Amino acid sequence: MALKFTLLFLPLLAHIVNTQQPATFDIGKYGGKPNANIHEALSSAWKEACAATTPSTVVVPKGTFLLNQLKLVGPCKAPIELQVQGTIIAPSDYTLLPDKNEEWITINYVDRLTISGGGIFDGQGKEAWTKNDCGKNPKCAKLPLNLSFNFITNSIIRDVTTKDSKNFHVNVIGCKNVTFQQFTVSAPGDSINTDGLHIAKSEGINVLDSVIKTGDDCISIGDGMKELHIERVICGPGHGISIGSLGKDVTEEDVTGIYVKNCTFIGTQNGIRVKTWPSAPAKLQITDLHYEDIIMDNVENPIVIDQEYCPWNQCKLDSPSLIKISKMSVKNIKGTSATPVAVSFVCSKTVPCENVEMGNIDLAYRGNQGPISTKCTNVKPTFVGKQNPPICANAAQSS
Ligand SMILES: *[C@@H]1O[C@H](CO)[C@@H](O)[C@H](O)[C@H]1NC(C)=O
Ligand SMILES: *[C@@H]1O[C@H](CO)[C@@H](O)[C@H](O)[C@H]1NC(C)=O
Ligand SMILES: CC(=O)N[C@H]1CO[C@H](CO)[C@@H](O)[C@@H]1O
Repeated sequence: MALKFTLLFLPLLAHIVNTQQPATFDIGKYGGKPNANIHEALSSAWKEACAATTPSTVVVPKGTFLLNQLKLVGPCKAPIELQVQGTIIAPSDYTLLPDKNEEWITINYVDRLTISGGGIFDGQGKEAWTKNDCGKNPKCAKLPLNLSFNFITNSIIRDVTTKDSKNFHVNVIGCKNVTFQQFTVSAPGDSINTDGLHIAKSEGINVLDSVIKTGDDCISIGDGMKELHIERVICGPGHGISIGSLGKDVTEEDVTGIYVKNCTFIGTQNGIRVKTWPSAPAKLQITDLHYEDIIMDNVENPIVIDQEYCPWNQCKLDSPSLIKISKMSVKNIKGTSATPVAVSFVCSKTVPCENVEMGNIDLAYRGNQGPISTKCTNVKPTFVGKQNPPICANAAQSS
């Protein structure tokens, strides 16, 4: 009886399952061909998929495709997936991007977006890096980023690689509830300003199970960030996971709820870092920062608060940062420091750091530039558990 029933309804069941399968919009159907510019094909496929009232999938199949520039815009009528199975390559000469003020690929105003497929976004940045002097020259030519996500909500970006971006790899602005998972960023350690993920003015962002190799910050966190969870991320080469630099713009918003857990830093310039500019107008709060279960493998500056951040002498140190850093916990940190100063807390004289808690710090320095030490100004951390090196003990406390 049960079998008969099932058999009877099997066609109907299959039909139901079928209608629930997302409709597929393969760029091949829109004239997208390997080794040719897929701008038109991908734009057309997206437009139709985005207008569909049931879930849809735009597919970039296996193979190598060229793309000069692309902007994908929502809102879409139903959930939409961009499945990149192949490699999408940017022009190596950035002056060939049609609109110099736009990123290479921009995705704006989409709800329930999934990006997946195991493919690669190749920004071909080698040529652009040689022209980038933005670290030293404030009037430098702006280089395009690899991927820019603006006002994306309830979305997942997983299992894709962004490689050799000309500038920041991924910019995330104005997003809410977005998860990056098994996301790979890959650029050489000497590439300039190639931050892995730059995330700002967003809420509820997760970066999980990802590997970030780059020439600048693995993850840089800008102003207005709330509830960022970074877990099981491996960073290196690169400059670590940084909040800031903040303070320069008086309209900047507070940063709250940053959680970094189970991460590994390999040969990076910094591990965890907060940096703010002195002689800068913004009076923000950076609060609720939690770093836990972190391995430092030969990291130059494992734990850093730098409220006198002033690279290339771009500023004066005489008036302290007005940004208040508070409720910070740093627990279960082990491994090696590549320089003697394993912990450096340089807080603001005007608004000293408050409620800094350290627990189970176990770092070693094996070089010959003196004993391992810590540097602390305008901060009085509390401790639990292991303290290796003793935090703020052998340092001049000038608070
Ligand atoms: C966040 O986004 C995910 C992925 O789209 C979704 O499953 C989840 O329901 C969203 N959470 C909230 C609170 O909306
Ligand atoms: C996270 O770190 C803790 C402490 O080092 C470890 O016991 C745990 O296995 C880690 N979890 C994962 C998923 O890596
Ligand atoms: C070309 C371009 O829009 N570049 C942007 C890259 O991202 C940085 C940081 O978010 C912006 O400052 C640039 O304007």
